Amino acid sequence: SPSDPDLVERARAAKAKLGDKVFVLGHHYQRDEVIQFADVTGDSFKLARDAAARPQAEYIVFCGVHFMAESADILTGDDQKVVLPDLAAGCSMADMATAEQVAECWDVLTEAGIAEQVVPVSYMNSSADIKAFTGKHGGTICTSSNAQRALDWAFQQGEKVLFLPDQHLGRNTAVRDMGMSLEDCVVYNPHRPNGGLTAEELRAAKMILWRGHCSVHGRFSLDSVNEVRERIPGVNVLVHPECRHEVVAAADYVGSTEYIIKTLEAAPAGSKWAIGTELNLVRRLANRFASEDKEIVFLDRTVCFCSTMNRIDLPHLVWALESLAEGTLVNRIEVDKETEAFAKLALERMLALP
Ligand code: CIZ
Ligand code: SF4
Repeated sequence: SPSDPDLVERARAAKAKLGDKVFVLGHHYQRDEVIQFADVTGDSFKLARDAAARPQAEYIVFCGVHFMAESADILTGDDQKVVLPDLAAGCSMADMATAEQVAECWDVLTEAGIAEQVVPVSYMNSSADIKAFTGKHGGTICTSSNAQRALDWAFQQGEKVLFLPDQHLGRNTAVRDMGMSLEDCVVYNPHRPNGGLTAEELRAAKMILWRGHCSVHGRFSLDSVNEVRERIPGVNVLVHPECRHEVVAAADYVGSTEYIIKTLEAAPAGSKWAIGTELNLVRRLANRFASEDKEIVFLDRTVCFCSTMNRIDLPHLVWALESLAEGTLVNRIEVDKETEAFAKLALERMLALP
C-alpha cells in the first residue's frame, strides 16, 4: 500500500533538517514505507558495520529489531547514539535465550563435567547479554554467512559447541555444511530440568543446540517445498538457513539474505524461484526482478511477515526523526559498558575468523 504523502513529506523534512547528523539503517525485512528512507540496507551485521563507518553521524536510527540496535551500539563509537523507532520491536528468537537461562545451562554443563570442552557460538540474532556470555567463555558470534567458519574455528578451540539461540542454523550448518550427523546434535531445552538431557547425552554430543527458533522461518515446512514444486514446475527453491532441517535438505539453494539477493541478481531471465525468507524482502525482490523476467514467489503463502520487524512503520520513523530534529533523544538503545566489552570480544573473534 502506498505511504501517506503527509508522513512521507514529514520524514523527508526531518531528515533534511538533521543532515549528516543522522544515518538511517534499514534491515532487509523492513516495510517498503520505511526502506525508502534508509541510507543503507543490509543484514544486521552489515548494518552495524556501516554505522561504525560513519562516525560523523551522531544519531543512528536503526530500522530493525532490538538486538540489532544493541549490536550497532556495541560496534559504534561512544558519541554515536542508536535509536530504535519502536521499543517493542524485539525478536522472538533472541528472546528465547535469556542471560539467566544461559547461566543455568553453563551450570548444567559444568555438573556434567564438560564445560571446559565447550565453546559457545552465538548467532548474531541474540541479545547483548548472550553475546557477552559468549565472549566471556571464549566463544565467537556468527552470522548466517560465516556460521561454518565460526564452527570450524570453535572445534579447533574445544571438542564441543554450545550453539545459541537458533537450533536450526546450528543443525543445518553442522549437518549440511560440515558432514556431522543428526546424532551428533542434542537440543538443550531451557524450560526442562537439566535442559531435558542426561549427563551421558551431553557427554556424547558434539553440538549442543539451544532450543530456539525463528517464528517466521520456522514455519516453512517440507509441505511448503513439495507444494511449490508441484505448482511451479522447474522452480528453484532458495531458503534461509533459519528454516527447519528438512526444509533446508529439500531446497536447491540455502543461504543468508545477502546470498539470496546475489543469487537472484545472477539468475538467468526466465528462471523461477520460490524463496523461504521474510515476506517484505521477498515481495521487494519479486517487484525488482519482474522486469527481468524472473518469476519470484514466496515459498509458502500461509506464512506471514515478521510481526516485530513490521512494528517499525512510517509513523514511528517520523516520530523518531522529528524528535531528533527538535533535539530530543528518544528510544536510545545503550548497552552497559561491561556487557559491551565482553560482547565486543565475541564480535572481534568473529571478525578475526580465517
Ligand atoms: O532472520 C533475521 O532476522 C536475520 C536474517 C537477521 C540478520 O542477521 O540480518
Ligand atoms: Fe527474529 Fe525471525 Fe523476526 Fe528475524 S525474522 S527478527 S529472527 S523473529
